Amino acid sequence: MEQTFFIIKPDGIKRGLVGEVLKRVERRGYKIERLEMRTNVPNHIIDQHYEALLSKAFYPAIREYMTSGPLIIGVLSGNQVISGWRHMMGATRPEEALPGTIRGDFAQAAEDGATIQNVVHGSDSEASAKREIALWFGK
Ligand code: DAT
Ligand code: MG
Repeated sequence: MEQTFFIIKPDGIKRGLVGEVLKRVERRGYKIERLEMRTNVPNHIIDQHYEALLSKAFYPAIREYMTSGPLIIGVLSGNQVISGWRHMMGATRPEEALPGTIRGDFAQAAEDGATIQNVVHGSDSEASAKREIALWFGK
């Protein structure tokens, strides 16, 4: 069965959306294989997680945001869960995310104007899912 890695980001936790996100996962029928809260996540883990974005001008703001509070991390399994969870999350930019998706229903323009704060993360491919599960949970 396919697995994916997900995060409820600091804005999702601060805004009280943990139950809402997990409810949607369960309603969809994905299995929650692992689930943990991580506090004080060090910069180097975020840097490895977003290694493809390290050279971007906006990356420091992303790191600041991702270390601004606790994260909920987890592993989901299910039929085609990688693309399915991405569809449930919606588009990266809140203004482009369709209603009915998590980001379309809940993401807001960030007050700092520099980051895109969009509540949730999900792996974008099988290779990313493997890499991210190993990074956050170990082999
Ligand atoms: P996604 O989270 O939809 O997979 P991504 O992997 O391209 O999107 O980027 C990771 C996060 O980085 C994204 O959720 C929000 C932030 N981000 C992406 N592009 C950005 C941009 N142009 N300006 C500011 N933040 C951005
Ligand atoms: Mg991504």
